[in-house]
Amino acid sequence: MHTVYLSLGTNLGDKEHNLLAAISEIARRIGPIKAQSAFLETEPWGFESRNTFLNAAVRVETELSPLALLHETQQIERQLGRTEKSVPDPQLGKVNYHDRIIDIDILLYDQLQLSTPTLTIPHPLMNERDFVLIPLKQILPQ
Ligand code: PH2
Ligand code: MG
Ligand code: MG
Repeated sequence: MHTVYLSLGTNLGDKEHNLLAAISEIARRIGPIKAQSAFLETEPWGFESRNTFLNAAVRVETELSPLALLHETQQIERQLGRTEKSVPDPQLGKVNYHDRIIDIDILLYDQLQLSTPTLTIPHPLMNERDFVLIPLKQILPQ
């Protein structure tokens, strides 16, 4: 069994419903939810939008490998209706973020450190983001 921390965010539609639907799919496809943060309303970080976010974090136990876990989180994003993915803009040298129904990011996987073209663990930007750190601190063991 592996212990995984996931970050969830949404800034479109019924945001509370989107988080609840994502958490229920995580429990069904990835593994049991061991801890769940409060839902936190946050301002868009790194891009401009009129739509505020609802963010949360969960701790999950899973048998999945890191890449299988990534595959499942992306399947859930698509299942809940996500279309656009944020993509790096090589000319601007930054990521172009979009409004989204749901985003599920892998923060931590046991003590693993992993760096591949498709997946980096721990999440490389997590320490810069209060919308990740505040919910995460609520569910980390002391
Ligand atoms: N996600 C981003 C970029 N900016 N800002 C907030 N407040 N919440 C997010 O979840 C978020 C963001 C990239 O995934
Ligand atoms: Mg993200
Ligand atoms: Mg993401």
